Amino acid sequence: MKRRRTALLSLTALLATALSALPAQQAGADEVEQVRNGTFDTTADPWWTSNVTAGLSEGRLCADVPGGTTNRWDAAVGQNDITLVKGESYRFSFKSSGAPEGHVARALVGLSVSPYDTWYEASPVLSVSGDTYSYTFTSPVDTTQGQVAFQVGGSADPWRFCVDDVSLLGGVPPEVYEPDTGPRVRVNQVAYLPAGPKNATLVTDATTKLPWQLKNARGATVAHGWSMPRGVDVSSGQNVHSIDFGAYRKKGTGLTLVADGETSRPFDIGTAAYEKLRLDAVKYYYTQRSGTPIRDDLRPGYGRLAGHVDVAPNRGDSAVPCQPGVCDYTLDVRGGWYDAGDHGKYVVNGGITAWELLSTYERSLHARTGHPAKLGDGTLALPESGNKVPDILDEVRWELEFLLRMQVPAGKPLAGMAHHKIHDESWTGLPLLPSDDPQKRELHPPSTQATLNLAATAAQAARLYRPYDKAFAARALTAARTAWAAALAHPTLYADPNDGTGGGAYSDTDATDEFYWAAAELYLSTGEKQFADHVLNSPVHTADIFGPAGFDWGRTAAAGRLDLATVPNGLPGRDKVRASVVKAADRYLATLTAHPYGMPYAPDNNLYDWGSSHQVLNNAVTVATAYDITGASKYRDGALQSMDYLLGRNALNMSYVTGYGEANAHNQHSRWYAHQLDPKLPNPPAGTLAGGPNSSIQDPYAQLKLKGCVGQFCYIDDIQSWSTNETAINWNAALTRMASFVADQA
Ligand code: 9MR
Repeated sequence: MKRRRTALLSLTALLATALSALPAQQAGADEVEQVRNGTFDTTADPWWTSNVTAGLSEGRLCADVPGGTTNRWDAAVGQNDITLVKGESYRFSFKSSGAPEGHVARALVGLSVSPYDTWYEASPVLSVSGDTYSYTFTSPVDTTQGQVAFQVGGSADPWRFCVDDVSLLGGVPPEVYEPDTGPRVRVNQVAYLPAGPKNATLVTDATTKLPWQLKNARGATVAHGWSMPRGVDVSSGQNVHSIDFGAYRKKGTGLTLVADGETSRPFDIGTAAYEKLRLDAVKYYYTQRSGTPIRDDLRPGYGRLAGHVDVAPNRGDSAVPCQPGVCDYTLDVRGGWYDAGDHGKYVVNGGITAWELLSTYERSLHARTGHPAKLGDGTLALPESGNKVPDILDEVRWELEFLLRMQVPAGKPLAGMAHHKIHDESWTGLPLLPSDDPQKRELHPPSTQATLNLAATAAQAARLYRPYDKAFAARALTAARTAWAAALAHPTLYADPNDGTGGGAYSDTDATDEFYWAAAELYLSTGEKQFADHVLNSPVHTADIFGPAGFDWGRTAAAGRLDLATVPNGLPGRDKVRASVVKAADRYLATLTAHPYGMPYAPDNNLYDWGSSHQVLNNAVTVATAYDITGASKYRDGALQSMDYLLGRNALNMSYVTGYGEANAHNQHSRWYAHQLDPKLPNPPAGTLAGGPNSSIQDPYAQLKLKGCVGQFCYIDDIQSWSTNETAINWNAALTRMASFVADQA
């Protein structure tokens, strides 16, 4: 028999315990209580306490929690020796109160010994009068060393925590997760441009056309027409129609689209939202900064202490050693942006991110619809605002300085190469402010790809910062040349795919694309023949590099190709370069036209990739670049239409950008925007892109909720789902690039 009863309770007592915590009809005969003495009637045994003064009070366990502790786990009560069966579902419930009002208890089921894995957790805000809490989860492990605990530390002031009727009932039926997808009319919940395309998707069983009405905020019909049946959409498995209301061009707010008896979520027709999104998407980076306090006056609600400076419990990033045996020096690698929801800093991902942000700025200098002042000095509320340098360049410089610090110093083995990454020795739990991270930090071995990311972005920086800071531009170009030479000398030094403890591996076994990209940037900044030759002789130069999943941190050839096509230069055969981008855009447009959700993304076998949101955006960037090259409106319209998917015209009927759209992602996986786990922490700032549907659902939470999901449904807005719902610097860079393009079309 799979299930095991606790030894200490008779069956009658056990059922009594279960029934006291549950509505009677839900407790079945084979539901087995795992917690001993959850009712605290006469004793607190076998519960343990840590750093609290606890005792029985009116048949409950109450604990006086001291003030002045830092972490949740600095004060706790719990019970060990809990047995869990892998794949079995459990209902975890308890009654709890906290005084004064507003304190948080982190209730968890996890491993009672190191490494203290957490298998389920919730962090309710407690009331003085008390409430009953109940959660269902499936155990990912078999263990007899489980623990039920309430972590109550982290408060500046003392408070009193009480708990009763703690129950962990095994054998309950697992909850079937049904996403709330709201009305079946799916629109861009933010805004359509007045002169842009306006498309929606209707989910319906109907197979023949249906009437639709566009309504203004007062409910009056301002346009109407017929839907177009599109059959079953592969990316969602739904039968759908598409609706085109692009003939309507008047500005307005609070419009809705009505069809098949359903009313869409509201949206605007206008440009203001994109002007705001252009700024918010870049403002995201300031609160990702490492090594500096985040100023609350600049980002109200987001102020925090500097992370990874040399203040305990941080070990600091100013003298970071290598992993054992990798090098015999330390480097000062303060600064830069945290990669994502973790505290790691990775050169490959930092590189593509810096490129895409710099390219947003560079496009504004050269494109027919570019407006450099829109991200100019004073636009982003940065500490550097007012220094006469465009704010977007100030923000990217924070990362560039870090990338430069990752270069192996002269005189050391592999001098000129860049270390692949720096991060914690082990993975940390959530939430954890950067300034509270106690882990040892380590440099990981240099890699060819990291070195070429440095060469490419430092070369690009050399031309873009020259008007503002000649010395920095020169320093960047020197570093880029040094990195280039080092990469040529070590062309196949790849990061270990298994080096993924405490941080992501970011491994990649092909550096020909990074060589091409770096050569292109060095050529664009210097005009030198050696770099032109490398570009022209690279097989990447003429290869079809624009696949269905587009470009990414590991597929960087497009960064070089797009820049060669758009940044003025005299490369022989440049027309062909430009034509290759237009040809790729034609293919993405064909994908978009065939797609009932109007997106330029149809991955092979309908397998959505990690970070699919930004892959959709990057495909749109290629389409937008074809517009910049040709001026043909079909590319402009295709790029604009791609935004609709991100902002709500999708199977889940939600916007993947925090703060944009009535239903939007806002619980992204992050150690410091961990509001879902600790109500005192903020959600991610407005303008944060969620990774989006990921068919491989690598994290246990997504596996629990989304098993068997189809394409667009492989996403859940929960902080636990790091494989579908993280935030990341490279993803927001794609959002920045597209938001800026769309705003420029106003
Ligand atoms: O974005 C990365 C994705 O392409 C990879 O498949 C995945 C696994 O290696 O890693 C993603 O990047 C994560 C990184 O490894 C660690 N920081 C968070 C990143 C976003 O999830």
